[in-house]
Amino acid sequence: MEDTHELEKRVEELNRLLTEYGRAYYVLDRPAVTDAEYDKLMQELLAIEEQHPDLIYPDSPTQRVGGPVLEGFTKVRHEYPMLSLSNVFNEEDIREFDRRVRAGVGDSVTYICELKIDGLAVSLKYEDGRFTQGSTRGDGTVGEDITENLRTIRSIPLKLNESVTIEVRGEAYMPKKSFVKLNEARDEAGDEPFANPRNAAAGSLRQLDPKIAASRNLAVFLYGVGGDGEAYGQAAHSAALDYLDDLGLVTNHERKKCKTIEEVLDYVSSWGGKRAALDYEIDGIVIKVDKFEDQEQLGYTAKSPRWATAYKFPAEEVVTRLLDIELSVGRTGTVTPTAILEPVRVAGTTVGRASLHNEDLIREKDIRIGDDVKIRKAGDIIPEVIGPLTDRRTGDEIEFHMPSDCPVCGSELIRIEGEVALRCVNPQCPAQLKEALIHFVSRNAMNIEGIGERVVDQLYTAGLVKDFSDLYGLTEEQLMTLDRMGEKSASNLVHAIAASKENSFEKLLFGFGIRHVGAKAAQILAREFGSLDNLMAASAEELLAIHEIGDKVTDAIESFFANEDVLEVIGKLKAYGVNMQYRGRTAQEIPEDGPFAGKRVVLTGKLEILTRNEAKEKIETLGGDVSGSVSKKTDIVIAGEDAGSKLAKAEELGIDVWDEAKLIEVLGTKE
Ligand code: 0OX
Repeated sequence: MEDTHELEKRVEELNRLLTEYGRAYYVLDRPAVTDAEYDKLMQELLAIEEQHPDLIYPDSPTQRVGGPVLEGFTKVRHEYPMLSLSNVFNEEDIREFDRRVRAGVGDSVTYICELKIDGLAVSLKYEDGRFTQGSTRGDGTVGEDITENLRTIRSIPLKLNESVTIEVRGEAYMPKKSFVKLNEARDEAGDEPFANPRNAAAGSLRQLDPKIAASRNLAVFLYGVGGDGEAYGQAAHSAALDYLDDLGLVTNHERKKCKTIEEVLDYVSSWGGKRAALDYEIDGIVIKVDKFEDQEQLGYTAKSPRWATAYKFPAEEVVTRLLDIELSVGRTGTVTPTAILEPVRVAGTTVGRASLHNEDLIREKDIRIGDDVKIRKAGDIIPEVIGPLTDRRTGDEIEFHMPSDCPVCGSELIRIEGEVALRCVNPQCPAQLKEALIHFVSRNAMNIEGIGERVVDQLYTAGLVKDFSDLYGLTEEQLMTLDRMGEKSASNLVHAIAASKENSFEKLLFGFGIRHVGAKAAQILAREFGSLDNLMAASAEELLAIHEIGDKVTDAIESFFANEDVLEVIGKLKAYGVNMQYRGRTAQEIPEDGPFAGKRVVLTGKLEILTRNEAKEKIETLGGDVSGSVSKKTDIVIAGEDAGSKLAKAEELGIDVWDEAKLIEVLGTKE
């Protein structure tokens, strides 16, 4: 009884701490703890929730990863219509708006200017302080229920600081950085890129699988209250926004109260140049009459309020010459055409290259080498060729055709069904091999320190490494023949390479760089199949039977292991002694004997020799179950340096406490 109470209290504390730290990070942009500390608490909460699903609160910070896949979105009728804004495009339009406002409410009017976030309008409902429903604008009267996707957005609090019932309106958006990363990944996967962050945000929120939205790193700014703003005790829009801040909602703080239209115009012109430096796209400035009383008096047209308008920035477009189209080959063999441009300044930087993504797009836009082309920055950041100025053509322009063969290795390019990209499927292609090697040694894969892009390039050019397995045959002498590689670095590298043989199977599997098999899928596959041999022997049905594994992944795995060259490399890796066994428990096999069989183990304090993860992995291999919190059910507590409350609790409960030396003795290894 006491124990359950303690656990509940801890869960409440973890919920509170993680919510507070999450808010500091995502809402206030002022991290309160390190990422490691945050992760540690999150792991602890996840571990408790896994064992006690009854302690999962609906607004637990763990519940943002994305719930079940939906069949479709249901319609939501907005209690208060979601209005749109009238647009203005120049100074004269803004002055005209001011004249109409003054004619309606007199000269005492004051304005508030806000950045116009270029995202997707959303409405969030909170009941008694809890987030209950989120929807899109739709036609303004009826939208779609996208609650599950919105729950994955970290800057949307699941619980407010006050238990009010309120409907708030705002803009969900994708930060520029996330947009760039997402499009890079889509190019590589052969998927159509998103044209701009707004489309990417909208596309993400329209997914029926909330896990996709969760992976897209979306964010939100709130800019208003649904219905009567005065109902919450404020007299003006600016005060209502401050109130939203107090509730724990994210508003944009670049807003400014302006007493005159001159001040409004200054604000508008100041953002023309500054917007490029923001991490989110804005497409203009929203000018609003501040006092609710004035707003009411001005009223609405059929579609939009008369008390607000949006000044839209002109998109900066410049003309330059398309000098050539180059091809590059990525890790998974995607061949991407890149425009080589006469360097030109646009939206704050000099642009000399722009991805053309794929041949279909070049054809659609009728882009030819030698054309004068209009360019702009998609999402204000990625250079994009909009299209040619056909009336400037001389007739000397050259139509571009994708080659039928790989520009690097000469093997035939393949168009995979359902994809827009052409691929080189020759696993021996030098371009791919180099990229694949860089991936293989990277941190989340085999994590071989001392090899990066430069060394891979040198090793490849010197003919020392052609595939992953060659790394394991490298000698110090061979390495020392490379430029800028001394004896010490060579020796360190040989050791780092040798040490990586002991890496977990999932790291190796991720390192293979099989298409669509990311770190998470690698982890799942390793756990399900237990070894590389089992995975290679698995049928498509067996793969598809795994919840998280779909057609795409299954096809990619099958074709990867059907490749003779791949099999040869795997044979060599095996001969070098690279670990190909999953060391955590597989879904099927839970060891029945051994020192930790059936034992619940808690690790606490700082270990000196093993890392936490190593200790956890080893204990689990030997049948133990490692959890985050001490309870009566815990069998062993392993206490390192500075162990705190968990050790005290273990002692209080009379639980067996080991130090690290004892753990190592039982594990029979000091590695
Ligand atoms: C924005 C934005 C959009 C909503 C209906 C009446 C006023 N995209 O950032 N709309 C509004 O307010 C409108 N404010 C904004 N900041």
